[in-house]
Amino acid sequence: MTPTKIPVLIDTDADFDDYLAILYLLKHPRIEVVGITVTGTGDVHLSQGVRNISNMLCLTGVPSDRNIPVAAGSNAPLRYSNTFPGADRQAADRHYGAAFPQQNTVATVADAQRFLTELLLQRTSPLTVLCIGGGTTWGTLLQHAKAQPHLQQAINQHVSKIVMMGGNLTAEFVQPGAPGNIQATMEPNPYYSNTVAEWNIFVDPLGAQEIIQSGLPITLVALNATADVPIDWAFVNQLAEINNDAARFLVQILHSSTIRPGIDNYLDFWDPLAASVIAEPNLIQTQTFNLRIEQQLNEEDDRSGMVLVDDQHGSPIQVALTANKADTLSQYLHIIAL
Ligand SMILES: [Ca+2]
Repeated sequence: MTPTKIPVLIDTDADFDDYLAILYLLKHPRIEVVGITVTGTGDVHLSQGVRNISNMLCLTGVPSDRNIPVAAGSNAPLRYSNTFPGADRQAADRHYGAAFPQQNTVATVADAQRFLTELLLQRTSPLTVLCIGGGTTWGTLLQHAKAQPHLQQAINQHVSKIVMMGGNLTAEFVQPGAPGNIQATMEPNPYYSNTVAEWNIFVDPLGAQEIIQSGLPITLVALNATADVPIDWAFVNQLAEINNDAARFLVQILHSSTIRPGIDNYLDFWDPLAASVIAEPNLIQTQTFNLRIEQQLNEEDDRSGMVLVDDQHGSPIQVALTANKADTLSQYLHIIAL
């Protein structure tokens, strides 16, 4: 008997590690990707991101994958206008110079909110949601649902879990703490003062808060856990030994001038760790905290987007604090080679 597949809806900002995450899920025999929404408020710009993710669907060698819907999300966050550095966004738009084997025009659907609403209203069985591009798409949907009881009911009934790559708990709340990752990305000229937030939350603090307070079961794959799985050359070299289109594409990305300097340096297995725990929850160790997201912007000492433990006003969220590097990477390589 074939085990039941886990249906997954992905929201992505088409950064380099989103490709690692999504190709893994597409190849995983126990996962069914039912749709992909692209957000334009993270790394990639919206229109190019939709094209890139649609073209990526040609890399698995499975013809039906090309028909997985890819829907365009927002061009603006729900709060503020914090953005990734321009050079990073251009590199994401250019898919890091890696080549798609062909263009795929059949996947694209116009509007992520309409796509998600229709899909959820028609759904009869549970879904897992993977947020690897910040909270704008699902934060917007959850805001809409407040005025649409049928949509709210469909979300409560059919979203069994949200796995979100994002956030960090600083040493103020847990030992060892994880600092934010805004500054490291912006060197040598940081124009944000924020040292405490993680990018996916920082780009839309309200979007993330809408998700956190939704009452749905949420696992936050935080920097505390992803720091345990740095991307090193041993991993990239093992990936390069795999002889298929997906692995070759990922190796091209990892060898690109934008990404290469970060290997064995500052790059971690961010989004692919979040993708991996959907089918393999034992790769991480979690603890539940009552969380809320700092909403206040302060240009001189900014803490907007910081994950706060707040037993009075927070919502109970499972936070990944540690991860098993060896098992995560070996499992990943096994699936990508399929
Ligand atoms: Ca991402």
